[in-house]
Amino acid sequence: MNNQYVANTLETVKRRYPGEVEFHQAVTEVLESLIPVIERNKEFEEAGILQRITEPERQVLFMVPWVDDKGKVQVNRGMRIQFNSALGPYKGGIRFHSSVNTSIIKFLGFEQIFKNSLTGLMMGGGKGGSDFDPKGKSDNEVMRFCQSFMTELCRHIGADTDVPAGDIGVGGREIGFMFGQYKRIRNVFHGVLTGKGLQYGGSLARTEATGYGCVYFCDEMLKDKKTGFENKTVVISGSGNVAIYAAQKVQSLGAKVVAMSDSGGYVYDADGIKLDIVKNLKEVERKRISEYAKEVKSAKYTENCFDIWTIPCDVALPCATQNELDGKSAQILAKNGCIAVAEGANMPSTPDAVKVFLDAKISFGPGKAANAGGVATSGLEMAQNSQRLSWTFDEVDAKLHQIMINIHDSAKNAALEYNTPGNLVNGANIAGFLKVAGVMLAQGF
Ligand code: NDP
Ligand code: 2IT
Repeated sequence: MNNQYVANTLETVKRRYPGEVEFHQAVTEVLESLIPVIERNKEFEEAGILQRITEPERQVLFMVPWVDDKGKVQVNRGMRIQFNSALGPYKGGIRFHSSVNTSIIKFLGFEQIFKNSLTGLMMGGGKGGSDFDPKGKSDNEVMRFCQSFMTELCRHIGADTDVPAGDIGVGGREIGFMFGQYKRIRNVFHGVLTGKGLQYGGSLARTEATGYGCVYFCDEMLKDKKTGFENKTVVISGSGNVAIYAAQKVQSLGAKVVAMSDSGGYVYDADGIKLDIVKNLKEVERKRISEYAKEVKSAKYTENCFDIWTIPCDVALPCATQNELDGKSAQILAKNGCIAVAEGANMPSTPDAVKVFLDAKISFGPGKAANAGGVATSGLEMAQNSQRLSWTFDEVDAKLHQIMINIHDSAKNAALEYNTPGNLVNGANIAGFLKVAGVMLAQGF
């Protein structure tokens, strides 16, 4: 890195958090993008903005004991990283997955600062989670875990302090159990979580928001290439919340989704994925994607989810998890004629993959811009909760669509202003950073 201040900041992060590779990866990418900004605006170094923005304001680590259906005591680890509150209450999802550790939650919390800034709404950045894996657990086990998790978390959050939401392994069921426990302990009914059920303060279109938003963002990238989704072939990894609603929007715009996956493998259906079957398998029955190939004759199941990128497509939407698409997969996508990649997941493309996309002039929408529709709609849910009103689906969807267009334009313009036209990685990092850094200057230290 050829800027001393940036290099020193990165070194401090690595020394302070040894072995936290995902966190190092996310910080490295952002700081590299920011070099021209730091050189043009000396006041950021004078005010220590980079040291401050890379160190979480608060980190809460706690034990989550619960009792399984056999009466056995289980112990998981819970955490909430409150990263930056310059722009508003901490805001960001909660992830339940066996891989969760402090590196993953820190990388997600760090990304969230810039993502939330890009939405134009008043939200700081944070993230939480646990190494609890809801897969294969009964509803009662999930409820007891969520209650224990919230018994500790409720001391640290609040509608004007920190507002968690869903992420991998946390959907409407988990949010409901956590909301119920928060209300029971704190004796307040307010919008302390987003992604709630519609009958108790949830927003219409929040379920669809991340997937729809990713497709709205990608559509803007395609417009810049003088094309659109009509008649395109699309590959989408994952088959969870983000993937399902990305697929739904893609199909409504006249494109064909030919492959989807889960951590076990992927299904290829040349006739186009039948989304009602995927929705039933994943949202209702909580089964594996392999079952799709048993129900649909035209489909073929392949074990190894990483090979999904070998399927030729015009547009790729990685919507599963971090580092699921590496340099080799990116090269295959490029060779097969892919013209656009928009990240529904957080950091799904490795640094090597991002380089391949940028070098090949494939339009590339980084997660913190392309998947910001979820948290943006969470921001709209908070606004509705404050007003004690509910907006219609079309109202929320229209606002979401406009926010995604604005984010695309901000990233595109910042990339242009800092002499890397078309590089939305730099553009998103710079546009997101400038707003937070300006506010941090105004608020003092
Ligand atoms: P879900 O839990 O609903 O779905 C996750 C999907 O990704 C599942 O199909 C899951 O398969 C797959 N997956 C998880 N881990 C792995 C892995 N290690 N390898 C391969 N596949 C994996 O989560 P979401 O759809 O909500 O989240 C998906 C991504 O989108 C995450 O990166 C999340 O951070 C990001 N995101 C989510 C937002 C939201 O509003 N929900 C907002 C913005 C970003 P399996 O069932 O086999 O585990
Ligand atoms: O990564 C993300 O932006 C989310 N999981 C959604 C966060 C939110 O607060 O809605």
